[in-house]
Amino acid sequence: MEQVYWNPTMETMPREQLRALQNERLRDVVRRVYEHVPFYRNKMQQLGITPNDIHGVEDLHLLPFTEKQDLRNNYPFGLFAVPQSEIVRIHASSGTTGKPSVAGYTSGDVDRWAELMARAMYCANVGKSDIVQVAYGYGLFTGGLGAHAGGEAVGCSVIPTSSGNTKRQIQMMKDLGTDILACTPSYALLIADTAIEMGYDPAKDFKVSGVILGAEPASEGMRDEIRQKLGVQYCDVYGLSEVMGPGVAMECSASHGLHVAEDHFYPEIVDPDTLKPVPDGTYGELVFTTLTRECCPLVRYRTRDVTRIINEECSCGRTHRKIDRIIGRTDDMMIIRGVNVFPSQIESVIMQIPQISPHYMLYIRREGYHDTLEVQVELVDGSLLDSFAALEELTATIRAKLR
Ligand code: DLL
Repeated sequence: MEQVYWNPTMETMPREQLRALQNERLRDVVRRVYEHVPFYRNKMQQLGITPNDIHGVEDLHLLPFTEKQDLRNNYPFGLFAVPQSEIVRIHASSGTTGKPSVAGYTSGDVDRWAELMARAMYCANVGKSDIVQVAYGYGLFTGGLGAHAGGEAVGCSVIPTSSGNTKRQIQMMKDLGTDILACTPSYALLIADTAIEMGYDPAKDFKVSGVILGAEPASEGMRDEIRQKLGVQYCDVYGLSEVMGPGVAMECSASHGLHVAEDHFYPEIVDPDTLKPVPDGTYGELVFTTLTRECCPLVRYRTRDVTRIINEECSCGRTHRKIDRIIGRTDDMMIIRGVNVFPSQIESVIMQIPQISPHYMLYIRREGYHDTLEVQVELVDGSLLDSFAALEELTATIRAKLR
């Protein structure tokens, strides 16, 4: 099949030219954060550097890292580089405790995001005449609106089903003739399994030919099962709300690995213990410097995701470097059905309930590819065990608070 690009100039730019563009954009972003974000100015002053010391990506090592905790310490808007009047959208994702990390977007940020998701759609061979069903959640989570904007930019017919109501999703897929399904891998499998239960053979009875899946890890086995049950081409899309949302990196149909949109995000892989860069091909923690974000520029943001750079020419013709599938995290974040969950969030809820002690166990179980999380807690006063009604009431309270 002939390869098509959404933005051929950028996606196939010769590497030397791309490096020059990255250097120019890096100088600009460093100057912007220095001038507009006190957090970065203070950090740089402590390190004795100014924007004049940063000439290009070879100087990145001079700059400080940014951590999720820094976002939390500056909650909600402390790392924003533009006045509120410039912000047209706010998203949020779960933080390590009760407070989420908040990301703002200028209209330029929203436009660039739509472009990057349109590139992702083209990577998956999606075109104007395709019907795209977006079954990522719409709302504070970036999946729904991100995929939606990309589909509309391409000119597809987008069906914003959002997540949930699986039987209705399946009916839409069948009746409207969905070509492309965008959702989390675990939800794609649930859709496939539910359709099978309803008596369909999705690979034969549905028109769907491709999936754009992300927001959580999927093993090779899971990817195969999705390919086979739905009869589709699989495209992995990666992103995180702090850095933009889906579309930071995307898998092309040519070969293994996800192209990072390197004209907008500069990737580094570092050893999580020493924080020193590791050679290409070695697994480590993925770190991003945003090169074009206006509202929330981030310098050397530690994603905590573990992957490696695949430094090989890709037969699709895109010149942007690829990362491998995400294989894990360097912190304790769990992703349960696409939702990021930190044990510390659960702990902060448990601590508020006087009848239970702060000791708890978390059990993640996987039935098929469907994750469930069980929280086991200890009673402070064992006599509660004598009253079934009191125990039921406490369980209901804990469940409601956790939810
Ligand atoms: O999950 C953005 C997104 C939406 C990406 C839809 C792809 C599709 P957050 O909620 O901030 O943003 O969660 C980001 O999810 O640091 C990874 O740990 C994980 N993640 C995202 N995409 C992938 C992927 C969205 N393709 C966190 N493979 C990230 C594995 C992924 N893990």
